[in-house]
Amino acid sequence: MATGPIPFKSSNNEEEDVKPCPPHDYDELVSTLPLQEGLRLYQNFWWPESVVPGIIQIQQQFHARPTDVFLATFPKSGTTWLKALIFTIMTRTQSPLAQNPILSHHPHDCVIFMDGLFAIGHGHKLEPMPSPRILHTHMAYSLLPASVRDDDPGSRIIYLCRDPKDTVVSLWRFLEKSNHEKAKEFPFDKLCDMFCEGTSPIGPIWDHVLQYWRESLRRPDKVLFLTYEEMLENTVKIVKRLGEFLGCPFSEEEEREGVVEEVVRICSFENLKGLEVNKVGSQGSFWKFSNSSYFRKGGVGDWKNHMSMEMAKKMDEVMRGKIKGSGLILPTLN
Ligand code: PAP
Repeated sequence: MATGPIPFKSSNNEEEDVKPCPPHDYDELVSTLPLQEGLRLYQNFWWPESVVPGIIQIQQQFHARPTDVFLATFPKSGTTWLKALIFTIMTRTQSPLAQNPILSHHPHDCVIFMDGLFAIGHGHKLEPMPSPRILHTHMAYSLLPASVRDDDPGSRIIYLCRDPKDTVVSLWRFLEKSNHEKAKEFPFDKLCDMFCEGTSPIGPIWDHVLQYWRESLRRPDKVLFLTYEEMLENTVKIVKRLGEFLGCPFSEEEEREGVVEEVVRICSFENLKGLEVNKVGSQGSFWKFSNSSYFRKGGVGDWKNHMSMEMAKKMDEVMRGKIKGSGLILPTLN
């Protein structure tokens, strides 16, 4: 068997077999959960209704391997970038960097979104993947199956969050581009209110962030907590840190040869956005999103172009109040 990580798509020769066959075993349970704006409150987090059965199935059937690497993010916090960086860091010695699969596959085809995969009934496709696997989830820490949270060191979790103000702008713009009618029912002001109330998709954002933050303090060898803003400020430093955390540190020779900088360049917004593979095709099954919609603007502070100062202040105040006393310092709240 090949050694991983390999792009999820190339580990499955069933590219044509993308027909969704969602699990129906939990329909009765799902129908009893609180419902609001097409979102179901499952174990204290608001999930798109169509994804809940997949989450339950992950909790009941998924078994982590000790070599697995989990990327956990709140939606629109920089998932695509993190996927590209982790995949490239972990595969950098398999082939020359100029031929790395990240240059010929969309980052979401390299690192699969397991919540979505299980939601369409294709969870079994994770089995033939060679180790180590890189898997992505939007699940809060408390929702992860026991085998992922296991105290035994082994599998690792990298968490990424972003200023909620930029996150909500990014989500709003992203939903606008979806083919799904429901997505268009979220005008900007409504989404901002939902963020503040903790009822936005996968919210409350503060519980999502705080759960991983606390776990990263308790077990720093298992959970690495990052923000989009610190990644942007010093990507070279973070890439070296990621290499160390993942047990594949950059050697002195690699550093001398500029491998770190090359990984950063390959995964940069400008480079990925310009690749042909990221300009065509789409992601998703129930809701389709074009590959290009994952590369919108990048950067920090686009909220200033869309949000009233009043709403910005409110969002900051809500977040500040919720994380107070946790020791968490978010760069954009200072
Ligand atoms: P997801 O959670 O649905 O997978 P995610 O990748 O987190 O989405 O969100 C996309 C955001 O990351 C976009 O932000 P924007 O809307 O504010 O522009 C996108 O532009 C940004 N992004 C994608 N790739 C990169 C990258 N390589 N570097 C920095 N930002 C990136």
